[in-house]
Amino acid sequence: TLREPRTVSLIPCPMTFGQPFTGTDMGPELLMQKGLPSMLSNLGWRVDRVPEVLGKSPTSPTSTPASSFNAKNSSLVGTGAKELAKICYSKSEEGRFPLTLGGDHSISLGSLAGVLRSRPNTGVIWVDAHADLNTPWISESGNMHGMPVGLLMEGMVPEGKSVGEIEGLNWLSEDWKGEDGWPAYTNGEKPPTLQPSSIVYVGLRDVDKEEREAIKSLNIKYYSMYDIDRLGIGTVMEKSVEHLLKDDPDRPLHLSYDIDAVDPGQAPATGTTVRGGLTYREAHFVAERIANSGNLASADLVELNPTLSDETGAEETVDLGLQILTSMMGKSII
Ligand code: 4U7
Ligand code: MN
Ligand code: MN
Ligand code: MN
Repeated sequence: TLREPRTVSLIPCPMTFGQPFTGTDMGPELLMQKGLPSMLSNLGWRVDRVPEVLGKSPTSPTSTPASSFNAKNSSLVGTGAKELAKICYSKSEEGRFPLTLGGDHSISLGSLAGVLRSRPNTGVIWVDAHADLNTPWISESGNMHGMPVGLLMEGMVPEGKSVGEIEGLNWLSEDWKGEDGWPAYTNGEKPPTLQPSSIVYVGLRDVDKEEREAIKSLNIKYYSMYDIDRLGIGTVMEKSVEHLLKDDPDRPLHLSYDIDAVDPGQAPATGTTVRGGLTYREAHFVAERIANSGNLASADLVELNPTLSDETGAEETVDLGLQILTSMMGKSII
């Protein structure tokens, strides 16, 4: 059934607390208003519209007090991610395709944890200018949109520490008591984690020192912009798919697409722009090639922020977001 997931669950998740700007909460609504649900049904999907996860919080964001770790707003980010994890977990269990609309990239902690709990052999394609491999123990900024991969990756947490001890993240601790939608880990089940061999990065061009060292020491597969220039996006995507599917051709894939992977010329409306990114066509091709694998089972599109560019730029970025979404969901040129 994973090869034919005919129902997509559209999950708006307007999180902003993983980074310093407001405006990332406007992404889901803009995508929906511009017709995403009907575009998906025109592609043959049944569309299950899920109510918004973590609307605007009534409390203002508070910084986690200085301590041995650095994770701003971890309680708000963690609680939002937990709510999203519950939904992605239950939709995956029902055989649906959870498609999460961000919001900042911290939400992928939730979507990934959810699908990994349901489908532990999920392979991940992370399309991003950044590696998002920080943890509260190595991050310099403390912004949690730079941590969704690091918090789940096996081998990233320092000896004697655990992700579950961070405020808001106790649902990822082994002795989590369980609550509605996210049960306790019993019968030998462990909290969801990601093996270093189960992810491929595409589009990297701004990687922190500690992240770079981790990528090397954990032997994580990556195709930076240098590699895209060297090999071409066609070869990069062949190799990416091959890396994830070589041992199990039926493996489900999760695509996490940060719009800042795209060059700011085409996608200016995002919080952490880095020049020298994917071209308009490369941005499409990444999604098209993953769709063609037939293995894509869940995805996120994150970091749209229409307030961070002029009006034309915002419109172009949202339109590109829709193109990327419909491409990953099976739209082809001919
Ligand atoms: B995004 C950064 F320091 N690495 O951790 C950090 F460069 O979801 C950026 O990919 C993180 O946009 C970017 O703050 C997170 C920084
Ligand atoms: Mn990024
Ligand atoms: Mn990101
Ligand atoms: Mn960003």
